Amino acid sequence: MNCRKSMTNSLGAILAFAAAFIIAAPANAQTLKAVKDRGALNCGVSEGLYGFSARDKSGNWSGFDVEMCHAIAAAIFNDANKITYVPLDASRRFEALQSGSIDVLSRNTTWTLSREVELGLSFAATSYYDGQGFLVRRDLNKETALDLDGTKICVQTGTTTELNLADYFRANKMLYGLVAAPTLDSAIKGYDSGQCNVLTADVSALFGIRLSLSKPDAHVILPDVISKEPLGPVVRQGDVQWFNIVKWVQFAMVNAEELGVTSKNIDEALKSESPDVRRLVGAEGNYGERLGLTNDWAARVIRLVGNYGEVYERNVGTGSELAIPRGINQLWSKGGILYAPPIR
Ligand SMILES: N[C@@H](CCC(=O)N[C@@H](CS)C(=O)NCC(=O)O)C(=O)O
Repeated sequence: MNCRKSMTNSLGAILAFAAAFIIAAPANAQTLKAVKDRGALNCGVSEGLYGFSARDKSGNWSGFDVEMCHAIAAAIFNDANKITYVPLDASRRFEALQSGSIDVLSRNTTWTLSREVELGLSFAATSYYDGQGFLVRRDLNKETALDLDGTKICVQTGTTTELNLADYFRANKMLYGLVAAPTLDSAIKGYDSGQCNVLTADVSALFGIRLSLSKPDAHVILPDVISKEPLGPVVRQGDVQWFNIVKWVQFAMVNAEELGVTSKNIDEALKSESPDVRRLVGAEGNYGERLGLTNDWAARVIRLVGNYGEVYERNVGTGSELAIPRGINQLWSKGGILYAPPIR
């Protein structure tokens, strides 16, 4: 082989190697690296919503949305607590993500078209299928939302809730007095002090709000659900690797429930002969490495946090004071609409 030909061959090999590297590492894959370098995930949560994100007296956060932060941290660090929580009210949540002060927003946020195309954000998955409802004083004797014509309604601003409220009353040719509240706290205070006689929010939130009132039994959640509120974790657009990590952490938890893998039986699952379970826990394939993590990424999530059903039940389901029935948040195989694509 002459010298010129061998140089051309080596150049070709270098270019091929470079091309393979470019394909393997997606453009703008900067979030995972930033999180690892920092040693903590910056997770945006709500300022305090019973069952979803609440801080106790010692400053520890807990709740369904907080567990999503735990799950992502577990997948990255094998430590579910490497998290800096950033509490955000409804109107500040998106700019915190856009500006980079949080890596992920895990805060009862509804997936809508405008939030993706106008704000430059992407919803990675739906973690909770919700809908909007109404909380009213029992002694008002209202039976359905159609009985609310002429009432005063408290609603938090910067939410889909205030938009749906306007749509619903317009569509049904009814009138209402708007009591707009900038924070959840002010909405609850407005309701409690009689500035409004109805409070509207996502139904999941109403369960917690009702319990926080001095006499929960004096208030009822009307049976009507007037909107679709698919809630889920949100990321900035432009970092496909990070988008995939957040999305697949959620899918792994749903798949784990479907396959019967829990935080209690994860050690047996590691020895399972089921191909689906083996791929999930990293005993087969290199799915975790392809995500930019380690192959036991999902096993870490399941061990340190749990599968979807475990997280649901202990935070908002039967294991909690909220006791919200699983409803449509049940697995597709059990009559709900939770359906995660396969890991393969
Ligand atoms: N899912 C709706 C509503 C979300 C929302 O912010 N709801 C209020 C009322 S329950 C809330 O969680 N407030 C807590 C806070 O601002 O920290 C949305 O994405 O706009």
